[in-house]
Amino acid sequence: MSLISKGLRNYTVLSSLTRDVCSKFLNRRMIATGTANTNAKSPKSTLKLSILGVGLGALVGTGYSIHQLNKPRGHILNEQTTIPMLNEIEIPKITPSKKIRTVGDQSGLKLTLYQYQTCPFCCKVRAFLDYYGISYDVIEVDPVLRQAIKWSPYKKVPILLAKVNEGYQPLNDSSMIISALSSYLQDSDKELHEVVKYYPYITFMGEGGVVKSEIMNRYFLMLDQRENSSRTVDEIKEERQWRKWTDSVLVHMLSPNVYRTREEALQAFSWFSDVGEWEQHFPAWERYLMIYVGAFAMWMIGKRLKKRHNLKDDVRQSLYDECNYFAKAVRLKGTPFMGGNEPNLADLAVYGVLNSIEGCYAFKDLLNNSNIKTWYYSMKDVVQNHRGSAFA
Ligand SMILES: N[C@@H](CCC(=O)N[C@@H](CS)C(=O)NCC(=O)O)C(=O)O
Repeated sequence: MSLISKGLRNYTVLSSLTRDVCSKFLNRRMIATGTANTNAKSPKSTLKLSILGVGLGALVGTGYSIHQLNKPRGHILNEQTTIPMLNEIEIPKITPSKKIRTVGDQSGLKLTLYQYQTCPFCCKVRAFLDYYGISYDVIEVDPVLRQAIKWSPYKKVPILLAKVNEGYQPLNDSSMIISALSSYLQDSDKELHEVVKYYPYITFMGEGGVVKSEIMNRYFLMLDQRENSSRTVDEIKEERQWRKWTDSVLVHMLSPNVYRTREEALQAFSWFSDVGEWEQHFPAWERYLMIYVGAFAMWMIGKRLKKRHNLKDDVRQSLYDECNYFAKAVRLKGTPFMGGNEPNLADLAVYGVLNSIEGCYAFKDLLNNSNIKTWYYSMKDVVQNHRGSAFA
């Protein structure tokens, strides 16, 4: 699901590629036809012309390459920019798909989550908000057209929009959202928009001249010595390490497993449609497009991702191995959670990511073939019952 729109866009690329190949083929035919129609030339002059053409081509090509190589390149396009605050007029009024309200929410936060229901990064954010008993509105974004986030220069979900005194503060990137909110909840002296300044983004030129943005410090909590004193430096580092592992390793196990076969991909998309209530939010043609084209595209992309992230031939085994790796680390602690008797942000991140595939065949297999089940259901219990509201 996370890659649906990418998948659909790849489709466009694929069809334009096909068009490209076709037009090249047609051009070649036209040239061939053209040659046949022109006056016949002697083989000698044709040879001379060809050599001249190749020579000229090589010269121009070399010159162009040298020019490209010597062209000054600005790798970093801007440094350290804070996500700007927006005013009322800049945010389109959209009726929330859902309003999640938790009795006794003391956070004082007014939040709207722009999301795809089964995107692992969005599930991570929801796991955090639900565990801490923070109320929020949900706006389900159409992964194909993404109209609901047109106002945002950041084009991914989740985006969390916080209503603050001065306007609306967007928070981008799941890990940044969680770190910023967690820091804010623990440090009552700072306003949310002040906390956001600790998570600037830089824009740089990535591979192939693609402009990319990176949120800085996203795994770091911004707390002073006083607030941090309840945990050791090692505990804080460990939490950070497992959060990074969730985003850089665990999450890459999902697509190749969920879209392992065409049937599994279709089953996954039907489940996405159910839990994302696509029937309510999108017209039938768009829903069917998302389900059928999405499932087919993701089945194809899943194979590529399997290679890119070095999953085993039996992709399930890679999923089991990674989950067992985490479960073993928890077991060695001798406590129910990585965070001890209460979950920490690492527990919430792993739970959120696995929760995003709960209705898929891969998830059933995972519970039956790995050691993650006990921890997973303990997490589900504390998240659903907002057990963290006491700490918020
Ligand atoms: N690092 C980001 C990754 C977010 C992300 O990749 N989200 C996907 C959906 S799961 C997305 O919006 N992709 C762009 C798209 O769908 O066009 C985070 O942790 O929030």
